[in-house]
Amino acid sequence: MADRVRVRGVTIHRPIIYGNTATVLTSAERLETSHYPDHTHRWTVAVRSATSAPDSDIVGGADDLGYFIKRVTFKLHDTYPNPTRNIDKPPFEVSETGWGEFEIQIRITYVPESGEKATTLYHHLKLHPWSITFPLPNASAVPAEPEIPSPENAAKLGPVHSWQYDEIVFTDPFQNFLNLLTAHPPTPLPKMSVNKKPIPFHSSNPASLEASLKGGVPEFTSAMEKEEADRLEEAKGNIIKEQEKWRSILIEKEKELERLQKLLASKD
Ligand code: SLL
Repeated sequence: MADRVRVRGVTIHRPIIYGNTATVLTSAERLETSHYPDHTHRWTVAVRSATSAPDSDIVGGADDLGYFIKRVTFKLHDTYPNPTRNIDKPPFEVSETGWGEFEIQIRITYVPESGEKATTLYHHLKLHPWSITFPLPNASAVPAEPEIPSPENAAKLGPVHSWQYDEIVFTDPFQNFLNLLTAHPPTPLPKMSVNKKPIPFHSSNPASLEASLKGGVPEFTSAMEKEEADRLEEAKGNIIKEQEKWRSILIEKEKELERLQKLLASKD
């Protein structure tokens, strides 16, 4: 089978996002879910293409990933009935109601012709607003106590978004799988957020956190990709500087050791 030949030296990737959106249940919705009176939130956990569709309220998902993903398994907390949810066609997502945050295991299985092993990701389901659990940048030197707001206050802040950008990389793909992938090029990320939507949160990126607090639907952009690349480049530069510093310290110490050893030998 010529198709089952690996194309050596080729890597091809597909940008995805995974994460969740959560909203506070209204009192009417709470009544509907009255068999679960302790549930406070509705949430959706998903794996989607990274680019958002134009004018959409959905984070990511412009492209259908069904051409290379066969199944996404979301493993929910054991407090849920049938916690292992297999989703066999797009949209690869699970919507539920609940009261607590927990870790979700996300297992992506690829179409059989890919010959690829499944990928496992982990996502911490986020229900409570970032503004409350993280102190605002420049707000105060004293970190705010993590605190869960009242449903009324949380509802005012709007939906909570927690999304992670990632790239699924296939190395030395089978020829037929490579053909399949190249037949479905991903929609490129916009350079900037077209609808002036705030960029998604990143707990380590205060600027985007602040922007997100203004509300709205986040969107991933190539500008964010560049910022991330710049941050990595800067970090690399700092590591090299550190390495050089410690190397010269080491050389100094070795010289000192040699000097002392000579001194010791001369005393014998
Ligand atoms: C916590 N470790 O204590 C977490 C567990 C579990 C959340 C959170 C629904 C459960 C049900 C639900 O929200 N489980 O329907 O009983 O915060």
